[in-house]
Amino acid sequence: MKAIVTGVTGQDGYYLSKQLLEKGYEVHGFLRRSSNINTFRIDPLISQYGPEGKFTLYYSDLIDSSSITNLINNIEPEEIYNLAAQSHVAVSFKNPIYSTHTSTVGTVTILESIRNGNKDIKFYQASSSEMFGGEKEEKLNEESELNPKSPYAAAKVFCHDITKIYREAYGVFAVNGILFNHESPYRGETFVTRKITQAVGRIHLGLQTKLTLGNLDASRDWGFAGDYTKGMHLMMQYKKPEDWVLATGETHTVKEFAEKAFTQVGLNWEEYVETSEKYKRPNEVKHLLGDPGKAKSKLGWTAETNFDDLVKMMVESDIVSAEREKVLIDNNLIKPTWEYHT
Ligand code: NAP
Ligand code: G4F
Repeated sequence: MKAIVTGVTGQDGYYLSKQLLEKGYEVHGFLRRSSNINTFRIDPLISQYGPEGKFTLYYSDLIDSSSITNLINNIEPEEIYNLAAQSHVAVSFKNPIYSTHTSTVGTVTILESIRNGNKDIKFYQASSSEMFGGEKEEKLNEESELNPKSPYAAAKVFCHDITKIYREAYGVFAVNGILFNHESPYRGETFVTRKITQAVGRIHLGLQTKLTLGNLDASRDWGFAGDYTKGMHLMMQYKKPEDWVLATGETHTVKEFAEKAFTQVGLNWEEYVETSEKYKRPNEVKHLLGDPGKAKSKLGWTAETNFDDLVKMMVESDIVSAEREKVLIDNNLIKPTWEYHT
């Protein structure tokens, strides 16, 4: 089997590629050019599978439609997983045109390439629970109303709808995975969970003194990314293309996440966490809680990693990272600049 994975350098790109390679797939990853080499997550996969020709990378920005189409025609994959996006909700308020453009143009370009080329190629779209807008505490499923609250979410709604349109109008095997928040030690450092666990690691080792966050009362249904990428593959093997919610069915506030993460190293979160307007959004999604019932009954999928284990896994990994940073700082090889990156 041959699969294309867009957004291969991201968190989900890493877990999905690893799982597909372990199943014997040939994986063709699309990445965008960056002035720094941006393959740090997938470097172990490149060294293990690259020399055998099982894992190949190509430059392809989402807005470069012709490169996407040419690559699909040349590679002739059986499956395409469209994971690439400007995926940070707060950034989408600051760069709304870029965020909208990348998600939407990339998605419709791939769908058009399938429609005009090999219509048997299966397509996975990375839809998001952010599309629901989560105003109140209720369990959200595949039938729940979409009420986007950010440029990011509005662009994802377009992608979600166009995926359904190509399924219904042209018979493309086009699947929407409506995934609730999923995290891991490979999570981008400016998403709230990783921002917290990285700070915990650094505070534990005396490299940082405080952590500044935005809205502590927002709640999210947080699972482990490696469980969710397994779900993406299962959806693509189901007998017909549908929309699927993946979630844990549990929700926790940002405050609860911070409390659990600091407790892990024996610290009281309230002594280190402060809040700033800087990290609050013009429009907030207050609550997200998913109902994964359909995926459980039809795909046999469940989120195997619970909230406590997820927090523990992320804190333990960030303690190891902080230990490495400490050696570099103690030897004057790097200067701590993390307060500028959040
Ligand atoms: P991520 O870590 O931010 O990865 C996004 C990927 O997209 C990266 O490889 C990034 O490249 C790439 N990308 C960004 N702009 C691009 C462009 N213009 N052209 C080509 N590639 C571009 O996100 P993730 O957490 O893995 O999420 C994967 C997908 O699922 C995203 O579409 C996200 O919106 C969606 N999603 C995520 C969650 C979640 O909780 N993680 C939940 C629901 C849906 P660089 O590495 O160069 O930045
Ligand atoms: O970690 P976040 O930035 O994730 P958010 O906005 O829920 O989006 C993530 O999940 C979506 C699925 O629902 C994906 F589609 C999307 O691509 C992304 O992966 O923020 C989570 C919550 C928000 O309510 C935010 O306001 O944490 C709150 N928060 C509080 N302080 C903060 C901070 N978020 C960030 N990033 N940084 C803070 O300092």
